[in-house]
Amino acid sequence: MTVKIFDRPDVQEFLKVVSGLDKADGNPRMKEIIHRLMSDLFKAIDDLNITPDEYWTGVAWLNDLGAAGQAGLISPGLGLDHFIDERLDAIDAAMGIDNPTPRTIEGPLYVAGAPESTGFARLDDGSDTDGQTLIMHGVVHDADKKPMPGAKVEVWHCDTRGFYSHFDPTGKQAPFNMRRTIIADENGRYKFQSILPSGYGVPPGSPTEHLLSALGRHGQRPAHIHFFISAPGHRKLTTQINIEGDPLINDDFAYATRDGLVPRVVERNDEESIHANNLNGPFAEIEFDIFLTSLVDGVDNQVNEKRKREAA
Ligand code: MBD
Ligand code: FE
Repeated sequence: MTVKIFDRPDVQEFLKVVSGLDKADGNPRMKEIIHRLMSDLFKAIDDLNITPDEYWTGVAWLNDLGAAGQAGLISPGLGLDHFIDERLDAIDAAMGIDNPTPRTIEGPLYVAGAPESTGFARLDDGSDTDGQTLIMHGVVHDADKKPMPGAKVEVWHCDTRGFYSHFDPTGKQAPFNMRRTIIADENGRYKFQSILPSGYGVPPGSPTEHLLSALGRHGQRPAHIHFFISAPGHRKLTTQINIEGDPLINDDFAYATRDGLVPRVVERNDEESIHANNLNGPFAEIEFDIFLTSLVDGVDNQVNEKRKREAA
């Protein structure tokens, strides 16, 4: 039996009551958003004939998702993080702002407070011996495309098992392993030594994986390195690079891959390069310059602090 009750006046009135629109107290913006979201949900239940069994399965899944702390994990998996980036890009385009270094999603695994150094840092503690040594470097540029000394480069990535420090289910990694803050030197240069990370996969058996499986999808990401880059007078840039050659570069469950964010990985095995980097064997080198954009009317019109607070 198919029924439609959404358009009934008493149901429309009920949605207003549920959203507090008949009350003076509360937050008007919250009321507006909840009224719209609840209306869309009621309508979906009506249109798709969502059964009580299906509905309560969804409620149980939300409880599991929250208990596992995975709201921030299914969010990129369902494309919301990327959609928000596309909106920021469209807002920039409408204002005539070009982003020479594209933004892409932050993801849920940043941790504030990583050790800080100037010019250079080693990110890994040497305990992940399966990883190929990586040297990555570049110049941070200001909105006039001039080198930007003092710019802050926050970088984080996972190990060869796909685990991030602070979120390592084996508990094996030291705090802030593969997480550093590098202040660009007097020439605007940043440089770090680490290992090439592996890809990431959502936790097996998790609520996030359950939903993705039901959609016929996987929960894997290509190998990547995350960045926040900030400097006075400029908007904070949130981005990532992918490790060239990873077979999942165009099959990322989090949809973070973008043109301009897959720099060349150059294999170095000549003595001169090895010596110049104080290494004792071959390594992979990535050069990646970064271009920041100006504040808009003196403010960063695209920064979000909430997610950072959540993760810290
Ligand atoms: C990650 O490492 C990540 O970057 C994202 C977006 C989601 C899950 C894990
Ligand atoms: Fe990541």
